[in-house]
Amino acid sequence: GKSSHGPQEPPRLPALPLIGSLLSLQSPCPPHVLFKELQKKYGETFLLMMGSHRVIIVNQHAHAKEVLLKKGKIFAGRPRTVTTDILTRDGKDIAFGDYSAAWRFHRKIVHGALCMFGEGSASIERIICAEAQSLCCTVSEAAAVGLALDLAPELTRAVTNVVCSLCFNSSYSRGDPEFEAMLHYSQGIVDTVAKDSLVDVFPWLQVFPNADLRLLKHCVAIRDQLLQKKYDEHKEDYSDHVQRDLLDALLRAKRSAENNNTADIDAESVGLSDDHLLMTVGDIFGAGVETTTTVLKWAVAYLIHHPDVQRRIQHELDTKIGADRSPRLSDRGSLPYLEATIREVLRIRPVAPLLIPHVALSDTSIGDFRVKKGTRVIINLWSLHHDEKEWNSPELFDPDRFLDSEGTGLTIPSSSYLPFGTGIRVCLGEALAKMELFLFLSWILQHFTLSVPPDHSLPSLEGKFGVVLQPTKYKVKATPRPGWQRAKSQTC
Ligand code: HEM
Ligand code: PLO
Repeated sequence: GKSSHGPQEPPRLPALPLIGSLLSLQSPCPPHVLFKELQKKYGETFLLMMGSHRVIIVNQHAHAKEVLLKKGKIFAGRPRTVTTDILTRDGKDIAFGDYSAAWRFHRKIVHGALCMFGEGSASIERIICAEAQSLCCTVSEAAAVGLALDLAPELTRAVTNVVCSLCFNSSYSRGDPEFEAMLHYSQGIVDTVAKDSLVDVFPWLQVFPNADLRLLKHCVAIRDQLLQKKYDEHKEDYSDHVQRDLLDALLRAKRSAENNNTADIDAESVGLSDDHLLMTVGDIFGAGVETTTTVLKWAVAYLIHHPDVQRRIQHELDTKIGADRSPRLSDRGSLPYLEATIREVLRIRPVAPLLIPHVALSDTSIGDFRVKKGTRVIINLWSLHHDEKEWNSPELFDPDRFLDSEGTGLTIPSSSYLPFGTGIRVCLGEALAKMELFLFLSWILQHFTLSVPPDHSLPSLEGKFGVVLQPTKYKVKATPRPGWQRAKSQTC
């Protein structure tokens, strides 16, 4: 009988060649939706083969937490794939790098550098508010002439400048060709990277002429040039006495390891090669730009669909802040409805609907299922955030679900909510992202009411699946709010 063989592996899909081809279709069914559907037939946790790899799909929060939290260290591995190896020089970064001493050390440096920016004159808050200010000025110029505008490039530039300050102590002005080039290569990377961990691309595919792979290599080459330029400039101006940004923090760690080769920090094993430093800063820059921008675009799209939600946020802003000053981080506690709206956006359209794949570093288990060493585990955050057993009408956009019964305090109504993941691989930028989302949205909504431009249709809420789930392009009409029209001329 079954029991004499010990615990069983999860239900296994027939090795369908079908899956491979289904996944490669952009529509009608992206992988996170397909996996959610498949659980009806195979149960919440099931196994499938992608080429020669065992892949377990987890669609439910108890198993997700066992993987990420309780057994976080066992499942802390990352798979190596053709595309992420191209992006990260064989996993010399944090996000796609396997569990190792180098990975741990780099997380620690980044964490320290991000914390350092919490204080001081160049604090994160001041940087974000300066960008929010400039964003509002640009939007009001366009609003004044009544244009239907694509907010995306301006949102992206604002978010990019925040992370540019943190990483490189630099920023971009409008129309900067380097910024335009960055936008272009980054989209090319988002469109092509990490697809192969899902769509089974056999290793031999890389020798075939493959349009995606060619685009990825081209875009990565341009990105690497940009990173290298920043790196060379920093090396030139480096001083042990001032730490301007993340790149300085990384350089300092490298120097101190080199000057200290008797100490326990050994530059090689801890990953302080030039490649490692470049790839780490590339991760933070890339994640810093693409994730937060994506959430802002989703937030604006949902606000246009739900003018009632927008009005309630504006009412909250008017009563708690008024028209005489701009929002600050310290207002976060007094704007619960805005916070609830941000939480709801992160639930209904998770940035990373499948997180990044995890790998079992030893034989282990999930619930009663046996898991062999080397098995890839995909947490389907989409299923967790749209689980009918956990959320009422999960497809309904309803910020109120994150408020208590009085409507004044914030709650998390279900444990089936992990927008940033959890455990030792939890997102490194969670605190930064939340500050940006709060400040950018509060500034925008204090100044403007957003709606559909005449003769345009509502933004699509469908989403384009990739390493991040992005909304498709749409235009907005930004109407300046009374009380801010006058203030504008003073600040812009
Ligand atoms: C990883 C979400 C913003 C840096 C992740 C993961 C998720 C996530 C789901 C994967 C966790 C896993 O694989 O288990 C988000 C969301 C963001 C956001 C929803 C915005 C709202 C940022 C920002 C940064 C950042 C602004 C940079 C400062 C990272 C890094 C990792 C990561 C470095 C890899 C961690 C590791 O593998 O050890 N994020 N993220 N993220 N995120 Fe974020
Ligand atoms: C985005 C495109 C950039 O050009 C390169 C890049 C680096 C880090 C990646 C990021 C991309 C996408 C979002 C990722 C991030 C690391 C962590 C983050 C995958 C590919 C998430 C949401 O997990």
